[in-house]
Amino acid sequence: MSAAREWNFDGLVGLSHSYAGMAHGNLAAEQHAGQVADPRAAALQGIAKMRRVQQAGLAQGFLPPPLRPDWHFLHALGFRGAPGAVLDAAAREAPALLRAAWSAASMWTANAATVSPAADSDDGRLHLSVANLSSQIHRALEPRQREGHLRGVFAAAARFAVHAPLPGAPGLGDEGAANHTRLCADYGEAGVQVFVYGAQGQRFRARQARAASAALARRHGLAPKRCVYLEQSAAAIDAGVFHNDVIAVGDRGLYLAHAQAYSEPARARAEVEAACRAAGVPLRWVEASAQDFPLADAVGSYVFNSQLLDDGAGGTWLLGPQTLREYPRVVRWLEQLVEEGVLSRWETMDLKQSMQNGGGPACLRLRVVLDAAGADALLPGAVATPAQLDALEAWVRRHYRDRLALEDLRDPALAQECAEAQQALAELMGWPELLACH
Ligand code: SUG
Repeated sequence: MSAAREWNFDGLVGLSHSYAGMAHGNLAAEQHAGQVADPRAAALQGIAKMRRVQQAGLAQGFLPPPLRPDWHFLHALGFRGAPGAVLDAAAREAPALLRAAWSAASMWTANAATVSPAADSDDGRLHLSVANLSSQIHRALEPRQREGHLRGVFAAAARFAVHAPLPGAPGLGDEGAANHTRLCADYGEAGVQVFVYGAQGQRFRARQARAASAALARRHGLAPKRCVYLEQSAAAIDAGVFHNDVIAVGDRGLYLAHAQAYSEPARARAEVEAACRAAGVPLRWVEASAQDFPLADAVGSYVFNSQLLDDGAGGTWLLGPQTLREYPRVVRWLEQLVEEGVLSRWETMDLKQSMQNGGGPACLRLRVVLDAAGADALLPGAVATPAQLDALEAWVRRHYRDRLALEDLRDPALAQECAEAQQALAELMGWPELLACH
């Protein structure tokens, strides 16, 4: 596999983006619970990020939001009748479940699936395993529709293998690429895959199970000696690191992490180093020490939740959230990385609407390595060309509200608006089958 590139598939933010405070262990989401959201701004901020990456010469795609509310879920819970009656009864009898049914958390496509490039798999196909997201009710609703989206975008079975989610059982929690990093010499060459699972915190539960990560490696046909499993430290989980991508990020041979990310830090690093050495992957492991900045600043700034992107000249640049500028020690650390040549540059973008729910730049994208033939086999409507981004922006301006409070989730007009927007999105993508994913 030569001339492979990394694609970023961002999640298009849905019309029902809200602050429902549903994500346990996610400090930003808990802190903003009950605030009024601006779905239109959220979606436009996401599109602006896609445009920035696309303009930098990188390959960009997007995944549609699932239809909301999730009527299957509400009907399965026993709410019956016309849409207004279902929403009313759910608002009265099970408001938390109603909020889950409306969740727009699918925007964070780093949790959509775990992806193994063709160069790493024993059958030479790209493998994608839909994440079960079983640790939180509102997120566990995503995989049903998401599987349909991934089967549509990556439909060419000779090149792509889309796997159904693992059973959503205790001990098999899987949150997708947010807990997975691939290291390689270059995108098209065989790499090492780092899977991170959780230790039990005192305050918060771990979301990713080791057994799930191991199952993904088996399904994807990965060579065991090219897989490493690292345990997140309980201290990190308790400090608000609900996914590994809140505390570490990698690109090709570069791995940035906070020193307190893993249970046995020296061993974690040694294992990744050994696997990379054996695989011929030139690893540059860069740690921020607790003196550089504490765990609390890593979580507050979301610096590790940045995108590390190919600068086209063999180097890596960092696209981070604007919030990190409020943390002088984090900024100093980034400046130092540029001085040392670890990064060629860094910049930030305003993603406030997503950030207030604990979703930074890295959460909003799913990385997929594709060669030219793989790229040609994608669903064309999911490719974020400049024209498609213009069309998406116009679509958002036409269909989205700029104010959404939790009381609005009982409004049947919002459900109607979502259905109409989904219909228009299917047309915009030239993909009528989107409407069958509901
Ligand atoms: O699962 N927030 C998401 C944020 C996911 C971020 N993704 C990555 N780190 N890759 C979560 O915690 C908040 C929604 C709410 O509470 O209304 C939420 O689901």
